[in-house]
Amino acid sequence: MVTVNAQYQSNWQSLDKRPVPEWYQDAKFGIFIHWGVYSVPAYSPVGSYAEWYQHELKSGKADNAVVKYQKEKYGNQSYYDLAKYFKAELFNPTAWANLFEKSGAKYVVLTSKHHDGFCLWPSKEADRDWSFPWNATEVGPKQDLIKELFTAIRKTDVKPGLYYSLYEWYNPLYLKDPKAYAKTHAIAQMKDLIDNYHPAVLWTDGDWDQTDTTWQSTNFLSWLYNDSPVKDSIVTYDRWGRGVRFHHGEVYTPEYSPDINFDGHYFEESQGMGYSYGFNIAENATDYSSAQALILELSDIVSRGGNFLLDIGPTADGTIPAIMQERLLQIGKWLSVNGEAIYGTRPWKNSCQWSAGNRNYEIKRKGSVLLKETIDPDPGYAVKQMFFTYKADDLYCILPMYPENNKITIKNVSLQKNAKITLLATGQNLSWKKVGENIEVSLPAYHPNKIKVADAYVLKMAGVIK
Ligand code: FUL
Repeated sequence: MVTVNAQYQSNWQSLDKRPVPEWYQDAKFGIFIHWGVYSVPAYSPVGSYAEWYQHELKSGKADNAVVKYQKEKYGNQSYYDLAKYFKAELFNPTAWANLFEKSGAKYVVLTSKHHDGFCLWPSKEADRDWSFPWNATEVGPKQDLIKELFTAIRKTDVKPGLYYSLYEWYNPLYLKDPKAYAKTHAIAQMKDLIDNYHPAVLWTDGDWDQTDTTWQSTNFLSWLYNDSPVKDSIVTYDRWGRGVRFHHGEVYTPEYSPDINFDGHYFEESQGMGYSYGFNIAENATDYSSAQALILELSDIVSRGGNFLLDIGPTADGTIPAIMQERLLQIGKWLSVNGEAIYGTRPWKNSCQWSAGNRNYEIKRKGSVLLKETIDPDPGYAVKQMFFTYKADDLYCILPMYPENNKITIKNVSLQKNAKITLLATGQNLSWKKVGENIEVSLPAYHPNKIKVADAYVLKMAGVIK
């Protein structure tokens, strides 16, 4: 498959040299979409993944919450029978695309196929290897959902990408002969997706069940990077076989673990707005992260050199739950004022500045405290006081709180004499002075009518000495 002169060879040593495409490093914020037959029951006990419904159903005992839910709601029907209720009758791809654009996301990653094997596009491999129709053009929506969504998204400046699960829990061929399945099913489907839809990213998953040799991952990647129609622009990840994640591959994929330090390796944190990727009707509003928590999480991740892939779970009828729409719009509003501190930036020498003591702005999320540092000299109290990002001689300081007494000290920063500091929330220029190695900045008194958007405040420092 790989020619001698090809740029990338079929081994990790060679493949790991491929740089992460610039467009992706500039994009910073993407939207993950988990949508499929699991969107029909859209149920799992709070704290677990609703898209794992079929797995729970098959492996759970009679008292399992999912088993009971299925029995009560659908009687003797199987998971496969639920595909007919996945109708997407209210699916409006243009409305989705407009929402994504308004959220400030620069790319979208749609589940082309999750671990249940159900394809959102017409796949001849699915037709061949399942004994009944198991794709969205033949059952349920009766549409090629990838095509519909990609066409609408391509009218905006958002890039469309795809998620693809290598393994399928209950595919008969996979259960019988994983190697044959990898070659004739998984690789063939990925090539089909690449050739027909030209996705901006290929987010593989479900890899851990087999080695990268069984999946023939390096072979596929060398084709993708050398010979495919998206060879220069495609972004891929690290889920290519047991033991590969966090060791090889392009972008590392922490999941609900935004704090892992990858020593400069590019990463993309993904998570749902609540505890699940697929929509879960058992979750309440209090299970969802606040817009502020998500904005600070984005800032934190970007300041450490990563991207944030925030997930939404549309419903079986094709609508995006209103709370998810609202969160996206809130983030988009913040980005419309402060986005220059996010897009196209690169990490500064230090990602953040700590301060001890102020308990008021710990952002609590899912039982953990996002902005609290435990190894600080003042354990249990220190918080990230500001995040730094950098672009073209401008240093951006993202503050989770408006500074008390309208003054803030930025430590160890040198500015040119004529440097200008602007508060993006109001557009005002601020006065500053040098105090030793530090800069002290004076902000205007907080005035809610003058602040275009709250949640976090950005100081832009033009003229920083690197
Ligand atoms: C995981 C999957 O098992 C989850 O369902 C979800 O798709 C997540 C992004 O990756 O490993």
